Amino acid sequence: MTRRVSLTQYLIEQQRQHGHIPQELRLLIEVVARACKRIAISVNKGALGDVLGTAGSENVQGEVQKKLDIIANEVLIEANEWGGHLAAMASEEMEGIYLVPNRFPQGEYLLMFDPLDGSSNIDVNVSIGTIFSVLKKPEGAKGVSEDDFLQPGSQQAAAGYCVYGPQTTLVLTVGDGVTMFTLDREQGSFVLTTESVSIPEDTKEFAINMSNMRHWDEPMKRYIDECLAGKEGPRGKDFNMRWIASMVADVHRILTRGGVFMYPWDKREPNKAGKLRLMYEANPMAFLVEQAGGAATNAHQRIMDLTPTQLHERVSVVLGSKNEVERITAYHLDAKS
Ligand code: P6P
Repeated sequence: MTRRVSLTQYLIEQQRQHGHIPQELRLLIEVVARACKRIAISVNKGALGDVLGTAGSENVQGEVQKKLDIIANEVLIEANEWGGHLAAMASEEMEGIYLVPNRFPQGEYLLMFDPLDGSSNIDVNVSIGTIFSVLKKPEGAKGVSEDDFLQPGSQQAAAGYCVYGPQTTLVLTVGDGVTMFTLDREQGSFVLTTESVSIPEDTKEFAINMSNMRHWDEPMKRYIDECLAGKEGPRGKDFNMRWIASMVADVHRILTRGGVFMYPWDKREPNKAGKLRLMYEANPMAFLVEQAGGAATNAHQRIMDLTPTQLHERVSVVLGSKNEVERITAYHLDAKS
């Protein structure tokens, strides 16, 4: 029987061999993984667990909260607040930052998460996921404030997601490539299933919500029109389209077989840079995609170079196979010049 390497063993061996996973960061990752296992149990109950449907409240984004959004948020807070590895947390489901209560030891890391991304898919049994991003508290900072979180994505110490689909899979980077761990339900632990994840530089598959096409700016329309023109068009090849409306599921497909994911700016709300959030959706996914040899921009510049000005800041997202992201970004920059 194949002896699988557990997440804990992998992290300890990485720390032993490369030393780039400090003890506190390893503990943080393991706690987040345990929290994701608990979230998976609630998600998998579905209609059997009184976890479906809305909670009758709205989050800071003005979005209707699903019961599972709140459950997942509470699981992550409770799992992470006592361990001594964190100074504070931030979540899509909470307006302000969550300071680790004084009764617990304070750590040097900041944890941000979208506790359950894609929650519009919960009630229709389509894959959803937890996205997380880890920063270090600025050196010498006294206490913790929201400003301490406003660091560019290039400062992330770790990032990952857990996709709750046919398999429950944790995908992780600490800046040394991307690794996937699948939940072994018999053992109750995440086990290593894919190392050195690599995104092909070219693809024939794009992911975008086509119903918004009339609202996009010209460079995005140009790129999609060229894809739709297929073999007879300027690209000289046919393209396929996917849109799961669950970023975790779409990004997981791209990490697994390539592709390009776009959620661009559109003119319906011109003052909004995009729909997706920079700190706990775009930045962690950009870190993972770049670590897997892909690229991630806001159609104009590298997402991980952006300096946030607010916790729930939104951003346009173009990420995935490097050559397609570069082409889309070039179309936007050409249009501006
Ligand atoms: P639309 C889910 O609500 C989400 O934040 C991402 O996971 C997903 O990619 C996107 O929004 C889907 O948006 O407008 O297609 O429903």
